[in-house]
Amino acid sequence: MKMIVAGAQIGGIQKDEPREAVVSRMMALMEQAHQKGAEFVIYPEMTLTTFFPRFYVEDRAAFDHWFETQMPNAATQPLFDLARRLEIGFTFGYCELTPEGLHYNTSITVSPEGEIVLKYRKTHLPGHTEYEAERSHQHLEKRYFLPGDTGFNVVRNQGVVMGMAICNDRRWPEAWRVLGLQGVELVTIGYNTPSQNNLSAEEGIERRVYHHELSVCAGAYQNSTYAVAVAKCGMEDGNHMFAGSIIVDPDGYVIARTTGEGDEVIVAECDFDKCAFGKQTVFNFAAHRRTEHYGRITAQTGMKIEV
Ligand code: ING
Repeated sequence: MKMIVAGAQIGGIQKDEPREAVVSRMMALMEQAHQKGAEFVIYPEMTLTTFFPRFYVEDRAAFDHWFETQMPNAATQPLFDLARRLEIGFTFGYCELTPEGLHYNTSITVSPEGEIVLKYRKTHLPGHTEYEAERSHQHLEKRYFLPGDTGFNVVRNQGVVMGMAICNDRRWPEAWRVLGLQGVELVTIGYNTPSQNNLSAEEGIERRVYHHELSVCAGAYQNSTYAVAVAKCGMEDGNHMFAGSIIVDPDGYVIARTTGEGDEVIVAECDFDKCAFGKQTVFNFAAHRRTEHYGRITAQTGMKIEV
């Protein structure tokens, strides 16, 4: 079956920008996507706020205002209402504070009827927990979020087997393969990726963008699935994050990409029947995988050199 899918890239969100203003920008992009015939829209990671893990705070509770305790809520309800009116499904990332007081970097998939049909909490948290002076920039996701407890799951939404990952997850083939083993046909990924490596000035933006695209194209090809990776990017309070939002087909080809670093919609017609060929031939997991030799992947966490 075919469906036009849209990536809705979001430009920088400054610290003092209210959620309502961000939601208005998201709604404008959803309208644009609708004009282009899109039936499903993918927004970035942490779409509602600035990328606050770049800031250190001693008392983490002081950052609870960056988190949502309900979803939908007053700020996001207009987006849910617009989507229902336009009969569009969508996914976006936000910071979740649960009733039990747990903090996650979360994304949800919402059906055209406005129902949250899948929730995912980011598994792979990059960066560090404590302030590290030697870094040019802090990247404190391990300080502010717990590792996700959902694992990688799929849902059949609008006739398509959809799964989610968030940002750093795209660099881990295990994440893709767990989704691939469930027959995923569309992997949606939001990301906020700083343009500079805070420990190695020699790693320029080009290499980081290459690694981003390489990860998404490889994951899509090796699991014969479409993938849409969408950035929150540009300047946030003087800190730059790269753009590079892309739509990738099951052969690993980029079929749409953004050209700027601001709010921008890209669309592509996805023919999900194209996923079947790879799943039935090269990546027919049942016919070709030899799980008896993969034990280290789950039995061993870190690298061990024993030779
Ligand atoms: N950001 C970055 C990402 O994985 C990073 C962190 C950048 C890790 C480059 C490794 C290399 O895209 C988030 N938010 O995960």
